[in-house]
Amino acid sequence: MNKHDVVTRILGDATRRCGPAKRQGTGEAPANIALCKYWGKRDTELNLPVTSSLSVSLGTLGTRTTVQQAETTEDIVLLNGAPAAPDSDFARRLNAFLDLFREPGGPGWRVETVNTIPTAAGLASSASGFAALVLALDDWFGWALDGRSLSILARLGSGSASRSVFTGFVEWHAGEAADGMDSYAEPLDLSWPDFRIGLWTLSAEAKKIGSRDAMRRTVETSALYRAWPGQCAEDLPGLRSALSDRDIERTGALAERNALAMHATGLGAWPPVLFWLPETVAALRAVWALRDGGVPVYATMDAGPNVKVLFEANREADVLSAIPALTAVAPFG
Ligand code: 2P0
Repeated sequence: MNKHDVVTRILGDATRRCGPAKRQGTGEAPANIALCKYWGKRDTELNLPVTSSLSVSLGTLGTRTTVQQAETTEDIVLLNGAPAAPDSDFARRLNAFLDLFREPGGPGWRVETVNTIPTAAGLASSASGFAALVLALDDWFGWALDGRSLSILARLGSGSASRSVFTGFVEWHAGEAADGMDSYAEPLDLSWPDFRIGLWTLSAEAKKIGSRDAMRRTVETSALYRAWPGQCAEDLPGLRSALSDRDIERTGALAERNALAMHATGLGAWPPVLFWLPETVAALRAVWALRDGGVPVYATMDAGPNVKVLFEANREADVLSAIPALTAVAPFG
């Protein structure tokens, strides 16, 4: 089973050949931060994960994408207003994804992508990027797909994009099927208006190793990875329950432990996978000191050196005064 087969299963051959329903399509999707991480694939072609994961979408921070026919035979890709070099990783990955939705030999497409996440925030844009692109294609072609199908299509671009199709708290079910038709995300039916996530940018430098390679290397070489599925099996139900109780202490503790466990699996890989900088350790210690001082504040980290901080609105002033560099995001507006 390859990506093309999955697209055909969802859209059928005929639908794809129908062509666009209007002049252009637009899609908007939020970035997301996982509280229980996606770390490791059981199928690298279809981005099928080893474990389920759970994230929170970042409200208005994300990606807005427009697609339309180009006046050239080549694709035109614009990222934040500037043309992307056709041989850049970004343009290649995008073109390969677009090829899933068109016949060879047709006119080029023009894709305009704007990230509303500050570029320096060090947040991966592939999640909101592929989710926004799938939503833009759905709009352009008039497919009117349901959330499950949109999530599956977005996953084919990037695993975490399956979660960025939705707002609020979102769970991506790992699924078991070889074709991945049971591996899709769904929003949790709960709102937590006081939940806050602070983005703490410590370095905007490009990472030495991307998450895709880091994940693969960890799965293949780290004995500690064997403990990861069990960690998630324990953390996920705990998180669901802590979120439905809107309990910041349980939510934060589980999210922080899950993130640290994910990073620990990388240390057991060879060559080792370590995303942290000295500043990352200092930031973690600052969060712990604040917590020791009575403020319920917790950390999570992704495939990079930056730290994200979890807390509630009533402690926002305390957290911002201790960590002035933080950008606080209210995922529920
Ligand atoms: C997550 N990360 O759950 C985890 C935590 C990084 C650390 O999802 O290969 O860019 O495109 O499926 O989605 C980053 O991985 O990887 C990621 P691909 P993706 O947010």
